[in-house]
Amino acid sequence: DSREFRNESRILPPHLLFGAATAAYQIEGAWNEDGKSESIWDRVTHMVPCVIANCDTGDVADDSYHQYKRDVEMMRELGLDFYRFSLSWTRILPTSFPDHINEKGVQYYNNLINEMLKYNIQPMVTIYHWDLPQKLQDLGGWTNPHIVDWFTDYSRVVFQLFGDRVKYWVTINEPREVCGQGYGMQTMAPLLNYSGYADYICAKNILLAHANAYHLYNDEFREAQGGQIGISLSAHWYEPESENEVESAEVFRQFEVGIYANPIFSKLGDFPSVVKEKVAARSQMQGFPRSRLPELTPEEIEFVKGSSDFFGLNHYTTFLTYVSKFPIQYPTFYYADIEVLPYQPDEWNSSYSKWMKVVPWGFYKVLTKIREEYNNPPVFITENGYASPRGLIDDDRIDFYRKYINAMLDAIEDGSDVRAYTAWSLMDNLEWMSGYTERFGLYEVDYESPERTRTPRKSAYVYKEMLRTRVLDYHYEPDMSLGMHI
Ligand code: GBH
Repeated sequence: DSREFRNESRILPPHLLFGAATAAYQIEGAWNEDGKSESIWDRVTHMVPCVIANCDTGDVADDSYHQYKRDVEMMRELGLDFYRFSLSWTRILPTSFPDHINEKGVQYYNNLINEMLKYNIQPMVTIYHWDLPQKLQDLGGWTNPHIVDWFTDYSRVVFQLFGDRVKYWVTINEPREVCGQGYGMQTMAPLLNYSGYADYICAKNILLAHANAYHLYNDEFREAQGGQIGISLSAHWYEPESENEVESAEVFRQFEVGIYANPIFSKLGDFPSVVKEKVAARSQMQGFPRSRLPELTPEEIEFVKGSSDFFGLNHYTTFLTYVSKFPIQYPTFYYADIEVLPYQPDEWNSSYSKWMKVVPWGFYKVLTKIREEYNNPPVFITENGYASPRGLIDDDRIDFYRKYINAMLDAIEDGSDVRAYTAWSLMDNLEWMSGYTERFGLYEVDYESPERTRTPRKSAYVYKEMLRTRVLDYHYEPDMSLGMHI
């Protein structure tokens, strides 16, 4: 059961690393500069008018392509151990393939990495955080099995280019969002909206692409470069609405998280059996000649199993679940396969994002579940954070971080092997479909100023003090008039 919230200072485990994260499309801007080609997010924001809130785009975003020195200065102000950022495939390989490496794009990442290392801030690099080359999307993107090779070729290039200095690699950020929202629904590029079909094909190809990159690193780079490589999965916590829903909540977890986690982290590998059974049964009732969930062959199961040095966990919030049946005539639909739906009670404290309620005990439960189900793997929390409107005084964000870090410390005390914690985000950035309306930053970004001026929020002072003292202190009140110093 979840622990009671304790309003007392706690010492942070000495080995635990602290960082902050961003992703390329959300911060870089310079969408067509210096040889960069078009990604699926460039395409949807330019072709579908106002697909993003306020008709915003990431064309300029935080302009980090030009402001990266300021970004590193902020990392130094905060005293981060590491910074997680992602590479833009179309900036490094404008044709999508390694036939042409874009020197200027490479130079940008070299500059960023070298600037960080000057100050002993370790890079944690995500190879793919949602900005697929549009050309590959035209060929089917993550539903084309050739993407396994395309992604592996791209991974080889970045290991060769940056692996001498990068010791933490994340292959792919949140396959559930890529496949579920981008291919199953239309809440993310490429807006494919083919639920219960494209999302499952995407899932298989993403797993194989990830595993290929892992084995490539393992076989050809690890010895010389000595880094670690894993995947980041998004796992909300799903709590049964009532005692009658205990089983349905577990079914829901296996669909939402287990589809990706079970093949990589479980002892037997493969998709979870409940997922295979439910999709196969409904597919058959609908008249499909085979399950809409593609099979993993015995060789593929072996290949994917164990292909991660750590469990990268992105966690934000918790949902309740309840059984909900859909008529068999209903079009193919992921949630109809599950026969369970999630919701969040109105009484729960909300953030400024409508999907994000503050439920710290869910963080404890998700960490406990990972420990128990997957034999206590090393966990890197690669994202955790809170949405607010504009404004520098963000006491609600401070409260969120304190309570969630407290829940994480409970899980660590109970044996979870958490090695790193990453705040999302270093600074405000393009929050995908919500544009610049929802702010996740420790630093506020002024989108009216040409240089996208960054200013520390109150939460930045609190995060800094926690890292400096290595103590989670509920009562620390920063004096913001003193300013941020390195
Ligand atoms: C992560 O996604 C991402 O890795 C990161 O890029 C992102 O900025 C951050 O979290 C905050 O969202 O508006 O109802 O359609 C977490 C998963 C993806 C969940 C977008 C909410 C929109 C839901 N989030 N999704 S809705």
